[in-house]
Amino acid sequence: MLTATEITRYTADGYLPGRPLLTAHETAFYRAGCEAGCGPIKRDGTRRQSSNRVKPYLLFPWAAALVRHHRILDCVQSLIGPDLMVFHTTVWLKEPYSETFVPWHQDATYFGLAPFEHVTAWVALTDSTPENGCVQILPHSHTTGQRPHFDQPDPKAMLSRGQTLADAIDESRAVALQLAAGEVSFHHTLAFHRSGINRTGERRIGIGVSYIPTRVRHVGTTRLSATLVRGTDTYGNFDHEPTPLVDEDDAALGAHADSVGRFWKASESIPAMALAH
Ligand SMILES: O=C(O)CCC(=O)C(=O)O
Repeated sequence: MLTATEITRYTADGYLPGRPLLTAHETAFYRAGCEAGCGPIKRDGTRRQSSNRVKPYLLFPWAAALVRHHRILDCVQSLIGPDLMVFHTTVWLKEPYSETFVPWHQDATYFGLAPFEHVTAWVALTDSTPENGCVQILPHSHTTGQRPHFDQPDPKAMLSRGQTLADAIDESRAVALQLAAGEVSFHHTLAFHRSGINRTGERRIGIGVSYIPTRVRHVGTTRLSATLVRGTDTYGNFDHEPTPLVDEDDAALGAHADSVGRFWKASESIPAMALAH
C-alpha cells in the first residue's frame, strides 16, 4: 500500500513517479507475452481500429494477470478505494528510432467517465527514458479541470486524430517519468501528459491500465463493460467482462470485439471521446 505521504503527493501533484512493483521474472514474462501477441495498430482512414493493443486483458491470460497484479492493485486501492474495475488498457509500443509521439492530453477527455477519479497505472516493460520517449507530466495540472482539446492529425501521433490540449503549456515545468523496466507510475485522469519520439535502437514498451472505482459511471447512453479486479460492485454501472483462458481463442476474441465495439459506439455519442485510446 502507499504511505499517507505518497497519497498526499498524488493528490497535490496529480501523479506518482515510478516504483518497482514487478520482479525481473514477471517483467520478462509480461514483455514476452506482449511482444508475441500485440500486433500493429490498424487504421481505417483517420480512425484507430480495434486491435489487440487495446484492452489486451480480454485477449491474453498474461495481460489479464498483469491488470490484476496485487502490488499494482494495492497502490491503486490506496488512491481510489477497495472496489476496483479496469475500464481500459493500452499497449504503448515505440519501435527503435520511431518518430511516433503522444501529444499533450488529459485521459479524461476520451473516456466519458464521472466523477474524475480514474487512475492510469503506467507499467514499464522496458526502461523508459527521455531518450526513448518516456511519459512527461505537468505537475498540478489535474487541478484545472477538464480542458479543451483540438484535433491535429499527424500520422506520427499515437492518439488517432492527434488530439492536443488547447492550453499553452509551460514545458519547462514538465517532469520526465523515467522508469526502469518493472516500475509503475500513476497519473490522475486530468493530469496533462505527453511523450516524445524514440531516439534509441531499442523498443520502448509501456502498458497504461485505466482503473476506476466501481462508483464511477459512464456519462453516455451506451452501456459499456469493464472488469472487476478487486472488491465488490454494488453499483452495476458496467457489464462485467470475462477473463480469457487461452490466447485469442474464439471466446476471448468475441468478448474483446464486444467490449471494444461498445467503446467505439460510445465515443460516437461523446465527440470529445472519439477513439483516442
Ligand atoms: O506511453 C506513452 O507514450 C503515452 C501514455 C499515455 O498517454 C497514457 O498512459 O495515458
